[in-house]
Amino acid sequence: MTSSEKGAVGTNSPDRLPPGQTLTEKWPILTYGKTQTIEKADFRFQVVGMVERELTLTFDDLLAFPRTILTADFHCVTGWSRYDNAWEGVLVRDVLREAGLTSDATHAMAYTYGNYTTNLSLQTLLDDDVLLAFRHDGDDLDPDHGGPLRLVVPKIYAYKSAKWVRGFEVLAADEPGFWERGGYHWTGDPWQEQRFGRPFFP
Ligand SMILES: Nc1nc2c(c(=O)[nH]1)N[C@H]1C(S)=C(S)[C@@H](COP(=O)(O)O)O[C@H]1N2
Ligand SMILES: [Mo]
Repeated sequence: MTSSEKGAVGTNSPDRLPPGQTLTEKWPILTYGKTQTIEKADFRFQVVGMVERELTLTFDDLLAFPRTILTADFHCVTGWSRYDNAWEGVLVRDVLREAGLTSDATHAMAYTYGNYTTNLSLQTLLDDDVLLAFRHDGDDLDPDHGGPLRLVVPKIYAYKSAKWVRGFEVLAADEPGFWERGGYHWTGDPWQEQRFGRPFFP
């Protein structure tokens, strides 16, 4: 949701806070395991799998894509939400267009530096608010929050917003990532309170 779309909705409106969530002013750090430290010069972003052209991009290659700044709310499945995060990055859809999806591509697994993975449908990933983000509220993304690059998927619980993201494997079927194998929902829509389970077998 962009700031203009939600302009009419007040900060304390129940229409803005998904069910079961509590608002936080701070920005908690939620990492399973250790913060990863990756120099921008060493960073590579790859797209592999069901694509016409596999990509290996440097950080500078990513910066050459059109940049987007958008303001979005952030909802962690453990129950906190943080409003009005200003993210700057490049659209995942632009990077995937460069790779060229094959006709049977339906999902992708996001891989990160570290052992974290998360699965997303291409329908979710190709949305116009899904970013590979490198700045937050005007500052370069801190390593604790996923710098130099993280995925940001505002409409879905934040466990899909993979920190230190290093690429996508484009797939022809949905497969569970790290938390999804642990029982968290394969889709994770906060408005439907999809915390656990998977589509069709909640
Ligand atoms: N690589 C990686 N990405 C991750 C996580 C993680 O443990 N490792 N945690 C996820 C969860 S559960 C949440 S709520 C958000 C938290 O982002 P933050 O630490 O910047 O607030 O990152 C998500 N991305
Ligand atoms: Mo989370």
